[in-house]
Amino acid sequence: MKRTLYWIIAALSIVVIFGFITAEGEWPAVQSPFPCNDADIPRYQAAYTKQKPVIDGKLNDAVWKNALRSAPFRDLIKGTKTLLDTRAAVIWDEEFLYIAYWIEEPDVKATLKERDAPIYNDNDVELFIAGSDGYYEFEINAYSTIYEVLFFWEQEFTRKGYAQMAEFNRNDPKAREFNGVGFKTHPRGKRIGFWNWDFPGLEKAVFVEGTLNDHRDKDKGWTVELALPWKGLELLAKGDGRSVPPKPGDTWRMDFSRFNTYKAPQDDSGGWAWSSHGVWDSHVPECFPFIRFVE
Ligand SMILES: [Ca+2]
Ligand SMILES: [Ca+2]
Ligand SMILES: [Ca+2]
Repeated sequence: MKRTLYWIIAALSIVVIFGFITAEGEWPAVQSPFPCNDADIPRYQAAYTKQKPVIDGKLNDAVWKNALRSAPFRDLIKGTKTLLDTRAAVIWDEEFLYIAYWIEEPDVKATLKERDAPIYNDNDVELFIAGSDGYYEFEINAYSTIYEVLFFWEQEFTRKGYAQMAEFNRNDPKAREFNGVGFKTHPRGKRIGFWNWDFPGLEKAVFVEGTLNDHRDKDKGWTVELALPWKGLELLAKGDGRSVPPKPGDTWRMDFSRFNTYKAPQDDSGGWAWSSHGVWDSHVPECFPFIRFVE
């Protein structure tokens, strides 16, 4: 009897142990529909500032000197190290979201001077800010010429009433349907983009450390300094009713990247980003860094 009990216990233990092992091994592999890995997406804490930086493109303000800088941008597709250093930083107060870029560049160049010209055809840096129903795209070159688009996910555009707002007329010649760049299978589908949208009250400045459009010398690079009034982000905050300005502890998704007209080395994609997307496409909010606003 004792022996039988022993064997029953032994058998049960095996079942339990194997049960665990099997259960462990049998977790279904969740196939993410997105090209980036969640574990690789940077998490950053944006500090609150009591003093507004002077928006002149120079990042010699005390708040920028003390701000936590991002890790160097990496190849947008492969996530590999890049030839030149690029970093960003984010700080905030009740009125503004402040953003800085440090761009190492031995030959600072720019060609486009007209607002909303395709700045991505120059060397540029880019910023994306996501809300739950859409996102904002901003690009700037070393002339400080900017390009801005506001995108809504098609479904939300109609369902959440943006279509009824006078400023978002989809028949406007500057409104277009958009389905991503290199990632055309986003689960949320198409967006509608408004190229005529301007961020109200946006302040921006560029400073060139070197000479612009003169390749005879070696430049240090250029820096970008931005102040985006939270008021202008109310539209993006509407979707999930998030607070503007954010409450300490709130997290937004924002993307920071740099696009070059050259490829160095040759197998480089030409696009570098704080968060590598695994694909030639910035328009994937699920791959944007997590920016947490702290006190
Ligand atoms: Ca400054
Ligand atoms: Ca625009
Ligand atoms: Ca130069």
